[in-house]
Amino acid sequence: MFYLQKTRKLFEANWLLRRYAATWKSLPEKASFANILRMDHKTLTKLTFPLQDLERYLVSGVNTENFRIFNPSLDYIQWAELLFRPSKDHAIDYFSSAIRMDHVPLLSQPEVCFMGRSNVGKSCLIKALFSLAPEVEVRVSKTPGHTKKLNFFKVGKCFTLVDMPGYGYRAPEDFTEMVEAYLQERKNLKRTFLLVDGVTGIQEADNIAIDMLEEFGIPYVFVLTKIDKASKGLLLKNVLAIQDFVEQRTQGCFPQLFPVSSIEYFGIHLLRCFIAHVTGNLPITET
Ligand SMILES: Nc1nc2c(ncn2[C@@H]2O[C@H](COP(=O)(O)OP(=O)(O)O)[C@@H](O)[C@H]2O)c(=O)[nH]1
Ligand SMILES: [Mg+2]
Repeated sequence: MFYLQKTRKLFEANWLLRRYAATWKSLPEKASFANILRMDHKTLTKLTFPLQDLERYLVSGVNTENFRIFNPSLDYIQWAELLFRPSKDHAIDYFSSAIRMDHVPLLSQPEVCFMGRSNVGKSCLIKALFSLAPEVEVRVSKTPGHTKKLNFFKVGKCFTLVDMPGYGYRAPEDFTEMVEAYLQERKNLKRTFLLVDGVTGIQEADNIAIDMLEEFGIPYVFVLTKIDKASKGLLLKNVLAIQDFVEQRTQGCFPQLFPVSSIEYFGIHLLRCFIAHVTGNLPITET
């Protein structure tokens, strides 16, 4: 009996070890900032500060002040990553979903939410942000407009991240009804990340979200997705157009854009650091 128990324990320990090693091994290289810090300076800048990297392609005289309002040191970026690393005392996990406001979980920790057209790359971005916790299940819907729920992810006791239903194709009613209620009533919502496709820029359907955020006075910030797909010229054109839009037509929008690629990991580490900052988890003084 004793030997049986011992063998079982050994077997379990071995299984756990192998599972841990497999998870560790399968992490994408660029998911961890330590690996990026080992890259050459040019690659490091391109991956970490994609907006600043674009400055090289600008003619002189263009105002780039808004390119580095949030400009943390590499140390801060590395420090912020700890929030996105699960541990025994810091679980990162899917928490619950809500299809109506009365299903929304009562949570007091700071919250951030991700909004955007269906197919803009929301789920992939959340996956990239959580890539150091690959066991977190972020559902990637195959059907555009299919995610009609608010999905809540808990990052330890530090903050909650919310994946909002996509709008645009076939979803405007569901979207406005539930999202309006959430935005108006959620007291602990610290920032809304509005995702716009880096290849197409702001589209007609995005105005639904922009109008709503402006009307309710919700602090938000533009994230430009899939920048690996856009040429430098197109990306610059879209960045400058959105910057102008933010300056002239918005009140509650943060003037710096966050270009990202969930495949190439451009901007992911800076975005993690910004999330840490807006949720009050980074004692940053140098922005
Ligand atoms: N090239 C590229 N494709 C992406 C990126 N992010 C998402 N996609 C693709 O865009 C499609 C929609 O992404 P998804 O995250 O499901 O969008 P959602 O509907 O907003 O959640 C999928 O086919 C993804 O593979 C990215 O950063 N780069
Ligand atoms: Mg999705």
